Amino acid sequence: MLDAQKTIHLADYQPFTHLVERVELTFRLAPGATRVLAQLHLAPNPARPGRHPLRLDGEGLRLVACAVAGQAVAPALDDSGLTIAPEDLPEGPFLLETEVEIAPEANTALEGLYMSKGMYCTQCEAEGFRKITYYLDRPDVMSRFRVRIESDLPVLLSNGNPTANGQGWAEWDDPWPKPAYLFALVAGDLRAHSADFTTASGRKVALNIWVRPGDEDRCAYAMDSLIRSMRWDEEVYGREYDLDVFNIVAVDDFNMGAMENKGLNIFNSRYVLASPETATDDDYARIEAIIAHEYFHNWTGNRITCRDWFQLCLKEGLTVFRDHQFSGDMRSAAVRRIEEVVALRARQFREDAGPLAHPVRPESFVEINNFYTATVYEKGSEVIAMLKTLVGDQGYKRALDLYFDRHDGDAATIEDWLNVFEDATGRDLSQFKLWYSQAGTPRLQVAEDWQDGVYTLTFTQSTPPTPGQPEKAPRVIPINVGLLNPNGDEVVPTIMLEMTQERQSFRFQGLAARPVPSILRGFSAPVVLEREAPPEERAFLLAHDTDPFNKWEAGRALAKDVMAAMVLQDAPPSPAWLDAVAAVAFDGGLDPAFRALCLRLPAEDDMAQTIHAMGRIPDPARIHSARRAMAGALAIRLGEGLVQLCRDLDDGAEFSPSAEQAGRRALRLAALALLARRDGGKLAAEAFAGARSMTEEIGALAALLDVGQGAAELQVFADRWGGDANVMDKWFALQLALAEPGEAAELTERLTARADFDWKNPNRFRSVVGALAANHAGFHHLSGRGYRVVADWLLKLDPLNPQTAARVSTAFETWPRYDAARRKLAQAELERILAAPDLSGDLREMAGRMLA
Ligand code: 0A1
Ligand code: ZN
Repeated sequence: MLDAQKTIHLADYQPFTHLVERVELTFRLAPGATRVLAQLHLAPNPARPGRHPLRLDGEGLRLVACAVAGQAVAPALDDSGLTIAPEDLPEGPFLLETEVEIAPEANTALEGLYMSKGMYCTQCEAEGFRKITYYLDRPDVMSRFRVRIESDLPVLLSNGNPTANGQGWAEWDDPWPKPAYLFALVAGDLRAHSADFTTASGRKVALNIWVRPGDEDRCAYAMDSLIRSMRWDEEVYGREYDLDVFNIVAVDDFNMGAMENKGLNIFNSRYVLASPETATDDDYARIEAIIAHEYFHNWTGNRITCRDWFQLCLKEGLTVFRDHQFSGDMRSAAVRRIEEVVALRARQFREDAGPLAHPVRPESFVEINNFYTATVYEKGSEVIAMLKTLVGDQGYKRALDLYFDRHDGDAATIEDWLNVFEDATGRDLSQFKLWYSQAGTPRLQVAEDWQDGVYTLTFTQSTPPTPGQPEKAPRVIPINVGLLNPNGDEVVPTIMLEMTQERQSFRFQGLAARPVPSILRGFSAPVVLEREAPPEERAFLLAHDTDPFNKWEAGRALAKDVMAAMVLQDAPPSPAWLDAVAAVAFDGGLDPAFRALCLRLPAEDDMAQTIHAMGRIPDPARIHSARRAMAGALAIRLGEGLVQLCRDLDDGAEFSPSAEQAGRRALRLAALALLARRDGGKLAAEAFAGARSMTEEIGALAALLDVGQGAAELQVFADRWGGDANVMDKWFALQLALAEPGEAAELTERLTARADFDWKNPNRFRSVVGALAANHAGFHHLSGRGYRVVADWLLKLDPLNPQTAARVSTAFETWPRYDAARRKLAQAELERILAAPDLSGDLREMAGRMLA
């Protein structure tokens, strides 16, 4: 199946035959028949000597007119573009004019120019511009764009600075050359939430967040996040904004989170709009991070872009790393780091361990949209974090300054990026480069030796085979280690051990007693640390480790040991774990957000991953019961103290989205959820009734649903929020997250039958179908209904929106880890998908790779 599709290889890269010096675009907007007039000022590319035909990408366009140097020509048209023969092209620079017609209202794929609730909107990354006009749609072709929009709608936006406007039209000029994937256009009846920003060098920038009428009062937090991001990038990276305006638009129909179009960021409205009543603390944190992420792309992505899509991690890994740094500076860095690692393991380690594993820089792809993955983004960021650890803060700063200096205006590669680090620090990074080319998560084993006052740590690394990569070479792994003595004092503060070989020992001398090691502090490398340790040692580190990440990690490892023993050996929840968690939960000296994280049990999918890595077959039903039993035991062990904790944490202060308050709410809700197991949800029902924020409202509702209560509250919630799609998405998703395994598929069928299940809206689709897929025991239920319902919906969505269908299909990526009965069921669904007539290339590639 896959062979029929065209695979693109990194090794085949060639510069384009032509350069585009300038682009002028005119849009005559109409829902069913928009005209796009393009004037491309082209010239032969000296990097490709000789005479070449001109090949332009174009999909789903109706060509109305085409002229070269003012003379009409008839290009050869096919499904993916047009070609003009060399004979029809002048030898030097020339003007190409085209006019096409497109139908934005019929565009359900949400790529190119489409409509969302009466508003025109674009999404061009990765290859959407070719659905707007014929163009050289590849990131290394950069050009200056001037845009004229003609429409009766009141707000008409594009990239760059506004130059002129009148009744029914507006013109924009972007002085910065850019690839077409950064093009954007928006037209609609929108309102602005506005502010100003003055850059370090004194440029005054008008900031606007454009939303639908009525949403203006939910933009304050996004604006505040934007201003803090702009300041932070100046202070930390020395990077200033470079236009007179910065526009953000919120749109309800969007395939991804947000998009960094030059000067005109477009956001999924759920990552912009927030008020205490409608957004949870997690929403606030995500808004802050995504606003920052898109803003930071202005330098890492826009000013320096990617030569080709294989280099996607060049912009994404670095920009994720920068948004992590930012969030760490804005909030508790320790808490953020723990959350990052939880997400990394849940998404990226999972991907790396299955049939979709691929290197941070892939070497081939069929559909580039399928490579906006946790590996490219999150592992890409971890690779940069390691680089920084290896070269040190000063080395990193020098390298980044050189990167911006040397490559501003370029379409760059990973080689360029690594060369900058080599030149700035004098290090040889050839071995480090394996992090970009080898897929799979390395496993790190540790052996200890203590003799005559010398303590030795011996590490062994190995990486399991991944698709197309049976053998792996040893990588450079920075392992941050600290040593504690048996009374809990730190005797060796954090040092970095640089592992370069398959097996390597590090010695520590001059210690009075055998130390307790704290290994991989701060999660200094994206590896699986395979180190068995007795429960007492894990409890000791949870109590004493000075590294907050490893303190949490010790508790997490202990919880996983306990859950694994419950699942695999029918063991009871261990008292050592219960005591250790109780000590943290009631330790008023610790950050409440940290305590809340320590109360959170490992997710079921994460546990399945761990059991699989132990060489055993995970049983979703048993994992589900074990996790519930652990929560029940914890509720009993923490006892009445939970009531007091809830009371102490409810200080009645006026709502603030601050990390500090959010941490208190998180701990209170964690306590409330445990209490619900003791009082049948009495306190949670009270908390729901008295909730003063969405965090409390949804948190209390979750506590109720988790103990089989909450039917009345669900109804109250729906009555209250029925008119707010972003809030109702939570209502859908929460029920599915907490549905009993045997009921999840049926609940999905009931929810999808509702009139407000607008399945063409990606947020709603993910909140229901994606939420079923994320209910581990429900999706993997032995009846096979979970698999079937998800597959049915993927097949239904695919013809309309292949991108979102393909993304949600990754629910199936873990199928090989389960028992034969489940494997057979899941495989049958994937085969059914693959056999569907007219399947999109997106979903075909995914299903094919998952079955390969
Ligand atoms: N570059 C954006 C994410 C993005 C990628 C692809 C899209 O459509 C296929 C849309 C957005 C970011 O990293 O934020
Ligand atoms: Zn990004």
